[in-house]
Amino acid sequence: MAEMSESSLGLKGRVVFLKADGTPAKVDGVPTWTLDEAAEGPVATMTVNPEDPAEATFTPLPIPDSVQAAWSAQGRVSADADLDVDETREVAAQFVITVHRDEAQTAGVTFTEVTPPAAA
Ligand SMILES: [Ca+2]
Repeated sequence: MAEMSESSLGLKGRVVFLKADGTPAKVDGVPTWTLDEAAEGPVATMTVNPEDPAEATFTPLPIPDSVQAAWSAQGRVSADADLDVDETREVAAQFVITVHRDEAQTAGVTFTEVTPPAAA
């Protein structure tokens, strides 16, 4: 699951991987963030915090004229849930960033799917 909060730079996302009982789970290595483009182009820039790779900041980009009221892009954050360095078991969450023309500084991010780590 993930918690989102707004900042003056844009929208900040923080991912927290949970065990089946709802408590925070450790992951192997650092999470990997990706952000797709909309059909019309990139919706926002994404900056992963180098000191805390579980945190990324999204800054909305100007909306082109071809877009009507709002546009969206899908993103994904994943990590290796297997603490053994020799094995990999991916756990991932998807999210959607929507930037509205009239309020481009207040992008909304909704995490639409969360895949919990498989039981050990
Ligand atoms: Ca591993």
